[in-house]
Amino acid sequence: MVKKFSKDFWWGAATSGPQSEGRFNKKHANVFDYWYEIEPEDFYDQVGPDVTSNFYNSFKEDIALMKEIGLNSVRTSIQWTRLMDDFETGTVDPDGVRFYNDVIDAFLEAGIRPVINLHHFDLPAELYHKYGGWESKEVVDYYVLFAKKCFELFGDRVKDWFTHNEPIVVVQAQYLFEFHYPKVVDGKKAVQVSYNLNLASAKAIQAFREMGLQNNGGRIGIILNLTPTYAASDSQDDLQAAKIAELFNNRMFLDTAVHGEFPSELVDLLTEDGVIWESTPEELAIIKENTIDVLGVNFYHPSRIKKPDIAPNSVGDWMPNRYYDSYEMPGRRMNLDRGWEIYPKALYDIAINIRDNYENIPWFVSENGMGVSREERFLNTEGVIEDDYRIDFIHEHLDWLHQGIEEGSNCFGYHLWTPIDCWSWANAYKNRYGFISTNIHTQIKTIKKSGHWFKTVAENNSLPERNKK
Ligand code: BGP
Repeated sequence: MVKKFSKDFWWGAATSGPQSEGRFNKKHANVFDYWYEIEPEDFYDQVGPDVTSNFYNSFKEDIALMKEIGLNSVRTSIQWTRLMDDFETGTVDPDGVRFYNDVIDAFLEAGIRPVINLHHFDLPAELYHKYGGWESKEVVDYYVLFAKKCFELFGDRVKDWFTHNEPIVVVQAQYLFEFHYPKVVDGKKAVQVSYNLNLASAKAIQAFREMGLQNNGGRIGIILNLTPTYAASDSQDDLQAAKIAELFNNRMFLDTAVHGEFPSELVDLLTEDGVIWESTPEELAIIKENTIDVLGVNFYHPSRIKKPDIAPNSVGDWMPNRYYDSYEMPGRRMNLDRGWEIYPKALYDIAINIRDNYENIPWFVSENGMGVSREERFLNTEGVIEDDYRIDFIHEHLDWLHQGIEEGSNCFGYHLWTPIDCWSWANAYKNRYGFISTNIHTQIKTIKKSGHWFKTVAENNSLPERNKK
């Protein structure tokens, strides 16, 4: 059966400022720019963020390609380090303002809805060195200053705003598991950073509403990578481990964003362990009152969890993962290039979870995608990458999403990561995700087979017939 989607469904793709623009004319360094300056060997093939996909220079041509493949909405982010002249006084850089105005106008002229995110891992390096970055509540207020500038400058044309992308990744990568600079390993700091990121989101939402952007058709939300947790077995120990993993990895941001409160089981556990964050009643009231209008969900892979092999309190310094271990399910389907399990049904599980436990809030798939290395392997004689694996991947995920929508989940769109192959942090250009390929030596961009396929899906607003896997 052909699967129809609602008539205003968002068919789009997502990128971010630091991953697509390049550093051209940017006054300040973010933590990734800085990390590359001091440790280029940490980046795949030593490719850093200086050029990325050249969007700063080629945004007009790039947006024309996005239009050509039928996208009706695209997410990117405004770089804090490009827009601001001074983070503390709140002055703006004129070239940053000019650039984002031009980008937003170019999207609108192309009939593409610009969806704007404010923070995509790209904390200004200066604010880390001077204040400890997200460890500090002063930085929370500097972020709100930046957010207000964005609302003031672009809120007349941008209607869909998001405060953070995947804030839990900042916590995991920078404060627990050392995959992003500053590679701190400190569970207690990680907990405070989690709280501060939640507070920053609520304060930005408060500013948005005080400025009246909702009266102009504006909506604001957060983008979370909801990685559904599946216990390795039905044993009490595995179920308990999965519950704690879910609390820490998903619910710490999701419950707070939608319900305005941290889950009480999480607060109890952190209090008992002596690592609870510093908060004030005033801040908790701001969090309670400023919940999101809309949710973006990034989904790549499930999280399979088993009980830890050793007793939680026998391990030294406090880390949340003393309570759980990841579990490699025998027979799982893998994207071997990226090392991630492929499990499309999880998107249905997410849809039902949001419907039943999160007020059936309006939401969209803000990222989903398949990172594949050396895609030149699949070039045909016409120079087009035949990425049938990506078409299958998207098809299967949309199939399950459609079922979730049929059963009442309030999902209004699907964005692939990413429109045009872009730079991906320490993985640089190792895995490619785009509908459109980038040759990083020539910056020539070519539509892949999946881009042509997606155009027909978007135009017909439906998924062609085939059997669900
Ligand atoms: C998401 C991020 C994106 C992007 C994507 C692919 O988590 O929001 O910014 O990087 O993952 O990442 P990777 O290249 O690590 O596979």
